[in-house]
Amino acid sequence: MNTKKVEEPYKIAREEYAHLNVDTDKALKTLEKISLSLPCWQGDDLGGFEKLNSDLGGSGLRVTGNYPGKARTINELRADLGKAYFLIPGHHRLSLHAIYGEFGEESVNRNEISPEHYKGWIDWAKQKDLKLDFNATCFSHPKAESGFTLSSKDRRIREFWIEHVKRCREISAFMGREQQSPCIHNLWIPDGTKDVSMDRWAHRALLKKSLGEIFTKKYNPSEMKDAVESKLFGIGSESFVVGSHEFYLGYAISRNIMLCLDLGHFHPTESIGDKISAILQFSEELLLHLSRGVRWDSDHVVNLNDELKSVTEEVVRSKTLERVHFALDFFDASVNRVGAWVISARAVLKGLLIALLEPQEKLREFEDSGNFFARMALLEELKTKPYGAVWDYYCQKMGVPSGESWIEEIQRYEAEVTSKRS
Ligand code: RNT
Ligand code: ZN
Repeated sequence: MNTKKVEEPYKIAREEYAHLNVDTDKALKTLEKISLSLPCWQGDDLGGFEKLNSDLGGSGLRVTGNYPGKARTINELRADLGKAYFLIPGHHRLSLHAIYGEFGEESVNRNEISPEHYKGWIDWAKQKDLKLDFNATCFSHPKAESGFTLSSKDRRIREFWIEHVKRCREISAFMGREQQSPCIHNLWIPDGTKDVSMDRWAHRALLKKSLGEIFTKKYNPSEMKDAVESKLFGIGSESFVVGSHEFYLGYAISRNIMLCLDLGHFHPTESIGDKISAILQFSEELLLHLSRGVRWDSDHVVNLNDELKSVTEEVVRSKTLERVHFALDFFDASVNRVGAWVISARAVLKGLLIALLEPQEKLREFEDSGNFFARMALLEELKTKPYGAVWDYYCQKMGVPSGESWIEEIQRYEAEVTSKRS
């Protein structure tokens, strides 16, 4: 798209929004400050770079599809990520899983990892002006085969995973210090059972105890922040998930850590948007895993759908942008993986932009005066306002292709790079 094509429509859109008392330039300044954390695991179907444990056995996570060209090495993954960030406006973050360390030819078990294994990532991130977040990997490992990790009845299994998560927190703090921005450490475990359990109580009590040990060590929040992620059910944990929403909601609030809400981890009729203003009454911050649930799968590539919009609207309406961290979480091996990062990050940014362009004052006035007809009517009218013109202008201003022109860039990269991988 040439400059003129973007700027003229923007001027018209700016005026149209100004009639509603919405300042589009201000909205774009706010948008520019929001960072999304991209999931490194979309680049290689959650493979990671360990010399051991390469399949997803015992994990409760399933990656489907065999689209050619996945990243096979750290350098390929970094190159793919570089391509994706180049097509996403703004300054963003990368969420790393522990299995993505640089282990070389060494067999480093999960209870042996240390900051040195992530120095390469830290250096790379510095060069790219990216910040890192981190995740313990409590799956894809023989010691997760039973379906239990931190809530296992086997003390040795628990100890192994406690050690892993402790090390992950330490690595996160190291990253945070190095990058001078707090690294968010998120903990998700697959623990649960396919069928009814006689001992929900025991497993939850064990999880609570393990977490108690893990979180004994306090880190400065300027270095790292902790989050715990709940789930409703998973593959192999259909009947019972130890780390349920109620469990972690209670845990996070009583221990003053963050809760992580994954958009794919709730009943399909539950609104995650609705939970934000409830949880943030009691918790300082919140981590979101933006994902797209489709029937029983919780990890489709994020699209700009109503669910996503309800989340972005709620964060903006409740003025909690500074307290909410946006991470993306999906893994889809059936489409171009680099393109999937770009689709989803752009979808989230568009969702945020639409929310930032809402004439909140006017809508609140209608609501407060009991004029629910006008509130509904204006909300409907907003759906066809020219936010696309504002988005295109923003992309251009940030030096990123606007409109659909980035699709070709991905196709070119596929032809020149990823399709050549065997
Ligand atoms: C799994 C959780 C978790 C993972 C990543 C890979 O259901 O959503 O966040 O997707 O850690
Ligand atoms: Zn998640």
